[in-house]
Amino acid sequence: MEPINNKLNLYSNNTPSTHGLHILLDSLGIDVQYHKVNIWVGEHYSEDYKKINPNCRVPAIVDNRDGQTIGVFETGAIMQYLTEKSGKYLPDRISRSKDHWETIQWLYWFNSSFAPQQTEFGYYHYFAPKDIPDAKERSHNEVVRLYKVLNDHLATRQFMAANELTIADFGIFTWLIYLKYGFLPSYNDFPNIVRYYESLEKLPLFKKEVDVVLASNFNNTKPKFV
Ligand SMILES: N[C@@H](CCC(=O)N[C@@H](CS)C(=O)NCC(=O)O)C(=O)O
Repeated sequence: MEPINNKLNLYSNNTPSTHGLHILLDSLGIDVQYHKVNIWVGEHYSEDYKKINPNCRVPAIVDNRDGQTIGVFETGAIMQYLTEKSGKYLPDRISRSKDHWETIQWLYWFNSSFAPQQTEFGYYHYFAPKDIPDAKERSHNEVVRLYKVLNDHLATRQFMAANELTIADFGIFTWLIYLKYGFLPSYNDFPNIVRYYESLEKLPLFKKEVDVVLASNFNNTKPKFV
């Protein structure tokens, strides 16, 4: 768990929020020191990990390159940090202000709505020890609402923002892997999402992470839909 000197240390796991980050790091060509945090046995609550992410969630990074230590947690903040540092996948804040803020807006939407609501959905449909129909219905409705927002947004666009591949695409794409492979029964109800997903899936680094998700057998347990 101890961060390695002169390396970008990534604390993550085989979970939806971390897959987009894996693609981004690969795309930026960053040499990563990977630390697996096993959330199934509670490693994220250890005192050692709490020093890295006081919120006790994956992912988090400790960047020990460039002669200083910078720790960042929250998927969106990590993505923003990496792209600002590299100058890729985030249009410049001054010279391309409109594109920049469009990208940031969808990155925040991903981090504060799209990902957490699907996490709630996943909990109530796959993992909750009790069957709570109201919670299942509410999370189902909210996830479908978000997919409609996304589908409408993509009606006239190839990418989420700025007419190019940006950090807003990486995290959203990885949740769509779960949509396509059975998380919700309605992938084909969202034709613009299907087109968007399939165009990104052709990119080799995106495809590589799809294979990682599929190899994890995540959909062995099918949800009980409301
Ligand atoms: N807002 C956080 C959420 C991260 C999050 O919920 N991570 C999950 C894995 S995808 C986790 O650590 N879960 C552990 C738990 O719920 O105990 C982020 O985007 O980084």
